[in-house]
Amino acid sequence: MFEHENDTIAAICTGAGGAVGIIRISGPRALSTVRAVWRGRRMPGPEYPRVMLYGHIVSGAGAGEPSLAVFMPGPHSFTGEDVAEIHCHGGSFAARRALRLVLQAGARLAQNGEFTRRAFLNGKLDLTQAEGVLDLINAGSERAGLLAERRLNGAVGSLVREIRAEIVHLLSECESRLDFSEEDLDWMPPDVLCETIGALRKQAADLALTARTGALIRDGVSLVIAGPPNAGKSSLLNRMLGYDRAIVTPVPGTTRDTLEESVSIGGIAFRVTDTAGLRDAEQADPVEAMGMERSQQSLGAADIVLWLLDASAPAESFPAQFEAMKRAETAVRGKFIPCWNKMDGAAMDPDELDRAYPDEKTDTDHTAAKQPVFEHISARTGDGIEHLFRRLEETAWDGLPPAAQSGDAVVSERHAVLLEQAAKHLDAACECVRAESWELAGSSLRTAAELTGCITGETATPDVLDEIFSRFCIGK
Ligand SMILES: Nc1nc2c(ncn2[C@@H]2O[C@H](COP(=O)(O)OP(=O)(O)OP(=O)(O)O)[C@@H](O)[C@H]2O)c(=O)[nH]1
Ligand SMILES: [Mg+2]
Repeated sequence: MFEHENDTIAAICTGAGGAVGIIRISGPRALSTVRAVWRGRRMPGPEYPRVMLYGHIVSGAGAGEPSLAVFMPGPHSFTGEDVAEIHCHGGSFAARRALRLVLQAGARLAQNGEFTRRAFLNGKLDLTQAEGVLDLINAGSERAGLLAERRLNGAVGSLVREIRAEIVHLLSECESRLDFSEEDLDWMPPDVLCETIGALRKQAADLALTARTGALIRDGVSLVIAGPPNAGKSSLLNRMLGYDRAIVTPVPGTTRDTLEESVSIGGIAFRVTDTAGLRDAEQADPVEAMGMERSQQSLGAADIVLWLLDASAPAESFPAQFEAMKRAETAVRGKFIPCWNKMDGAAMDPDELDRAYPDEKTDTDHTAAKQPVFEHISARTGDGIEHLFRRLEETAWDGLPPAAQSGDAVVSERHAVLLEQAAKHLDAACECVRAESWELAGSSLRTAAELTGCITGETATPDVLDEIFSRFCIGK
């Protein structure tokens, strides 16, 4: 792939349909190619850099299609090479015909992402910015678009370059100890060196965490509302949505099938699933039993399970309610939030209800098993819902540091993996510095520098580039 990086490439860079079709040509023969297929009173060339000229495409038969052409001489162009563009009518025919003429004039059809790859190779963008281009194209929401834009503007790249520069500096510190004798240089004491490496390690690890911010904003969170029949699960879904989406009746077993809707809480998209109430299969008819089966599956797949208990039920029902809750919790792989509903009809106050939960101290080791922290709401009156929303938001962020939540610089999965590996090598370097094994410390630091360089592209191998740019479309 990409063997001829000095030839002239062309592609339609606008999507199908639309009012205008743009053919982009990049490479040393961009100007002669556009001049071969296009005529105007003023011809594209260095006299008119970045000026849109009016003319028509030369197609042999007739006057040719009216169109605009522009020439952007390198290095001040997107790819850093000479670039020419022809803007013709949209639709599928005009642009395809113009492209055919351009290819006949000697340009080669560009491969996926080849324009952006050239921009990267010519130093117009670093790799994080090139990936930002792709993320911006794929962004499905305003917030995802904003994150991509920040990456495109170099927010991630500049942070990573700072970390890398510091690693390289430390590397020279270690290596100089191999080359010079103790009297020659004024060295950092090993503990100071270790502290500096530790700080860098933390910076790299914290930056890696921001990948979770990206995933959260891109994919949202799946929240499953579960619990016994009649606990008010469907009522809560309706309350969260602000309209009556699910059927609510006093009959236990009303909801038969899972039901999914989207709710935004604190800027995070929650995909909320209402489920059929869970109870002994013998009590349920065959349809309800199938619904319960689906509820069970949802429990296992959820990021967060909100388990409702009925606070208005007689206290004698609580042990059975707690047992059902504990049983369900074993099937949950995500986070689990227990929640008393129907507080408006409860005979006890919140503290009394929580104390009804059996103390889980084990006799043998006396370590307290984690007591559940209950929410207290009324789906009917709306009491406690704001508090529950804050808890959901916090649970979704799950201890991510505020800097990661700010979204200023959010790394991709690829960056996170490299940063985590770099952090491990920095740890190893620290150990070696402590043992004053300078050669090994140097080798770990060198690996960490390579890994961080792979993020911005300085040390990325051609197959890494192939993998990244193949995800782009043709024309980008
Ligand atoms: N007093 C009171 N009643 C509630 C509250 N939430 C729900 N209910 C009532 O409880 C009954 C059951 O509500 P649903 O929302 O259908 O309960 P569910 O958990 O979805 O029940 P299934 O679908 O059968 O599993 C209805 O009569 C609701 O009006 C609440 O906060 N307070
Ligand atoms: Mg229901």
